[in-house]
Amino acid sequence: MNKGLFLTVEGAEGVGKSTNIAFIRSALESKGIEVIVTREPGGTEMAEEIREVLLKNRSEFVAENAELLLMFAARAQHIESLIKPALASGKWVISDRFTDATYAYQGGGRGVDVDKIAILERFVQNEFRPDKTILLDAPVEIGMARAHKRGELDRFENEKNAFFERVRKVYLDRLEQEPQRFEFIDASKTLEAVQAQLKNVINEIANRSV
Ligand code: Z5A
Repeated sequence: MNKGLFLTVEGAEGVGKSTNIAFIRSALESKGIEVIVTREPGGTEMAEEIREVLLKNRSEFVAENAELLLMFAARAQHIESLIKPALASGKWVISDRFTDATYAYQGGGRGVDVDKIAILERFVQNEFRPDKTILLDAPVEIGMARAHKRGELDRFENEKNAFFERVRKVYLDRLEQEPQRFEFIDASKTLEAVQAQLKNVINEIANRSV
């Protein structure tokens, strides 16, 4: 049994995950909740090395299965060496992306068979799933415009708009399939308006869980 709560933050390119995770963290800490912020792919020394391999632009063709297996290899390490021990000690864990991103990017974006992802999810995670998932959603053009302001693009960011439209669609489909786990945030609004929505969601999650 987890003692802490496992919260994931998801969304397509540039929707404001990093910016808003900092906000969520301080909202929870102000309630006396001990929080660990992490990310995927990554979160541990070894998983961060896998992240570098995954995000690097390269001339070599990257096989879908190689990308998929590396995502889950990083996740296996992340879960066992960081997430589960932190939850067991009573801390809350906020992860910038988790397995919903694999369904969205590898499943939606790359077209990998969903059953294949589900098999790996079961193999690596058994029944382990996020307690709550905050989905930041914005039209692709808005997210891309925000992300592209940052400069050099990685291997995923170099994908075309159509790829990110498929990613967004999978996220919205998953929200519809699991309304009890997901919290929807309209991330196309100003940062102030986004954080007002987040504040309500965080208060509700914290009140129900503490
Ligand atoms: N990936 C995958 O394929 N499969 C998987 O299973 C997993 C991941 C786990 C790395 O993820 C890549 O890995 C990712 C998918 C793939 N690639 N892509 N694309 P990542 O999460 O590290 O990378 P990211 O999606 O590129 O995140 P990001 O671009 O850093 O976006 P963000 O964190 O959502 O946005 P941000 O940095 O907070 O905000 C972007 C800018 O917008 C920044 O200047 C903010 O100040 C600004 N901003 C934020 N909110 C607003 C509002 N509301 N108004 C105006 N401006 C705003």
